[in-house]
Amino acid sequence: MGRMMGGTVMGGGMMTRGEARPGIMGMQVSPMRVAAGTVSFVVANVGYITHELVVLPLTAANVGQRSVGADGKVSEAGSVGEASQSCGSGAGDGLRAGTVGWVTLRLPAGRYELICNVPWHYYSGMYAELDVV
Ligand SMILES: [Cu+2]
Repeated sequence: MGRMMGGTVMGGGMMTRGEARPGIMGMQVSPMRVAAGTVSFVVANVGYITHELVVLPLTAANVGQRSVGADGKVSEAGSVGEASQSCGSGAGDGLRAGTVGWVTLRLPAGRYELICNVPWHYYSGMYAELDVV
């Protein structure tokens, strides 16, 4: 299986989403469908504040349905990886504005939800679906 490259662009206050939610933040994934196997994520934070990317299996019917706690975060139970290091690979303390992070994961086929779990960012619309086939 070849290596598939997934790119994610995230930002606050730059992208609008056609939703009733406070759509002040967003996340764009391209391509939205990749082959199962080794998947590399390259995540660009084009916003003005720190973000992160966490990869979770999608268990609900659609993205955006996780319950947000009082701390503004959602559970990361079942996380299969994250890109949250500025100019680096894997987990860190966040992707600072204007930086890129990356992570390479082995993903079996399934539906995944890519989220930003900085407090209240998920609530504000920072999630997107990635389908692995
Ligand atoms: Cu964010």
